[in-house]
Amino acid sequence: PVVAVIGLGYIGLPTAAILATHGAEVIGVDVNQATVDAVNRGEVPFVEPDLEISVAGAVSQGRLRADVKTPPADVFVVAVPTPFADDHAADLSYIEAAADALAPQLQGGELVILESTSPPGATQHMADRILAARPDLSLHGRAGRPVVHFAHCPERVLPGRVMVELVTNDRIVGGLTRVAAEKARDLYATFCKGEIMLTDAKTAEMAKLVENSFRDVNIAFANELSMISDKLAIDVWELIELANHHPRVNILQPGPGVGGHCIAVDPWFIVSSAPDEARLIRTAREVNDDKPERVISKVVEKARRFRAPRIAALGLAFKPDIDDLRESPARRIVAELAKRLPEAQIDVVEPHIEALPRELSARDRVDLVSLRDAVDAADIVLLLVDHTQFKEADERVLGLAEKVVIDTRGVWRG
Ligand code: SAJ
Repeated sequence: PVVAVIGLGYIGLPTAAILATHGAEVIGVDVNQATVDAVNRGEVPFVEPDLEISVAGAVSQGRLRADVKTPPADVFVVAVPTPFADDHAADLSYIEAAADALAPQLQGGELVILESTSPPGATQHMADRILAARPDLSLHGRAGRPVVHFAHCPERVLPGRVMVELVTNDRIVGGLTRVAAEKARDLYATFCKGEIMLTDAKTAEMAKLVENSFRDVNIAFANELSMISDKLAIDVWELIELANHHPRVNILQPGPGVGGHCIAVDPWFIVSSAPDEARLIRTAREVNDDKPERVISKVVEKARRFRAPRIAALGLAFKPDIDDLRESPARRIVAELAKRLPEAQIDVVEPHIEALPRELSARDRVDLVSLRDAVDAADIVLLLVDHTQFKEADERVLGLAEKVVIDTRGVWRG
């Protein structure tokens, strides 16, 4: 089939490449001309293991090309961002723009798949919008109008393992009709070796949101325990380790907050769909969002002891051993400390980046330095990310005993 993949980001581009290497003729569509040009040269504008070789191969064989315009196709895969607005409701404008661009290309018989993480009802909303623009087509083929098939197929791949997980993960395929779900299944079956489970579109939308909310609620539980333990002067990591010996208890790890663009976002889509019912999910979000502020207050309080405190801030990424700084609590904490402690020198250690992000590099007393230099000079050592490099560093060699240590990840436990 001819497949148009709309949105060539972290999900769209890997999906385009894998479809192209499994027999489809793929046109990738993106509003960003630089992305389109990069893909047409066989290049990938972000870091993802094994993706570039796959894109380069598909482009050189003529199975994948990119364009800023949506072409006619048999299948449309929409993989655009769904951010949330100030009131936490999902912003569907990218999905709507994709729908508006593909509607004129339909003739009947096509399959339109929404892959973007979406609030319940988004697939129906997309279909309604397309069919409103194309009253000559229909969902069920009534009155002799040709059918268009709509399905939601959420992705659940972990950044850094996308090319592996696209093939090995199980997949949920939700159709607005049964036939749509079956058609979508047949497409994913060309490359997916996991189980492909069929359901309706709304359940598929919710399943994806529920997976990430489950994790968010469990992290909030751990974060709440860390705050309670602070108050009661208990070591939260020892507490969790002991409790986890129970055969049916498995508490996650506290940290400086929840980052990334999925777990901190998706639960809000449930909350805004059912505000009166989603009480626990909302509170978990609030607990996790409040955690960076707790860390900041603790540092500010400890910094009072020093006239011009020197702080070693270890880690900026949103989780260990990656270079991704998007929606990172560590980054937010460092930026806020620079503002609230103008007299402090902040030495940031982030082994996975070459330069500080703009909002930090623009500050006078914030620098990117080595672990050794940062800790040697520090009054306060603030550990924000459990990178392997930090875990492997010896507390005695670092000389942590003489410093004020705030370890938000429980890496150095003596
Ligand atoms: N975190 C903690 N304590 C923990 C576990 C995580 O504080 O015990 C924090 C991390 O430090 C990080 C944040 O949570 O800041 C999120 O990290 P993560 O590794 O839990 O998840 P993501 O955002 O990288 O990927 C998630 C995954 N979802 C689930 O595990 C349910 C992934 O499978 C999804 O595909 C992805 O969201 C997505 O795209 O939705």
